[in-house]
Amino acid sequence: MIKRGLFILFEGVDRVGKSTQVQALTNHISNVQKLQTKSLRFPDRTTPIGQIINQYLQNATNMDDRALHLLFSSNRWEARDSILELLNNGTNIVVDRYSYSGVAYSAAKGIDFDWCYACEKGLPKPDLIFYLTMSSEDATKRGEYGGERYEKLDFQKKIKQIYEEKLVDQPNSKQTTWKIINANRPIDEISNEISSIFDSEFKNIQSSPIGKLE
Ligand code: Z5A
Ligand code: MG
Repeated sequence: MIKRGLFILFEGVDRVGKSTQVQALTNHISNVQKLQTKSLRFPDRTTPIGQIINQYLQNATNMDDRALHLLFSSNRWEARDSILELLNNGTNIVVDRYSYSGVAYSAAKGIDFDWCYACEKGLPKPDLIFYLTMSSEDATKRGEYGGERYEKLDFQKKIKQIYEEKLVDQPNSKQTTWKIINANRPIDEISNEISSIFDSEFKNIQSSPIGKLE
């Protein structure tokens, strides 16, 4: 019988190193563990919905904040079937941002938290979430910071507060394991820690059913 794949998610504010660590863990799972794996990212800017989101993020268009929130959510719903197919076929997926980014960024604009979370309910639930965290001041010093719409220090601090007070390890994320990772260290030190967490947990998770966000 094929063992199902794991849904591993990376979350955190801008520039904490999510994409760098997604790449490192994907390499580890395929090259060291020799398991089938694929990386995904949200927003998926390649779909028609993703292209509208991309124009907004690059400051090319303006949009109502709630309309934008629903587009980010739709961009996950349109990926739902392919996510489930990958997991059921035994492919591990390593995902760069998901529902928690959606809620944190929209709630930081002042939109009601529960309203933001409601449209995520029912999506496939991540098995393991690596939450990368460091001071917002240090994150803003990293490469290419400042280009996109949300890359302002005060806003980044609000997003971090919502993650840490309302999302990480909270009841609305029950049955999902959050791992809090200090992101202000050398890249290899972080990826070694993440790989060893994966190695010690993946066999247990494989035997549990795929969950839904609730
Ligand atoms: N958004 C939303 O509002 N609602 C939603 O539902 C979703 C997203 C899903 C696009 O995201 C925007 O969409 C985002 C949230 C919002 N807000 N903004 N702006 P994105 O994921 O496409 O953004 P990105 O362009 O990939 O940037 P990022 O995610 O903020 O960066 P990162 O992936 O965390 O970091 P990185 O690219 O791996 O590293 C950044 C730089 O730091 C780079 O030069 C690295 O070489 C360097 N780096 C990485 N790790 C280290 C360490 N350990 N030490 C030193 N330097 C490092
Ligand atoms: Mg990234």
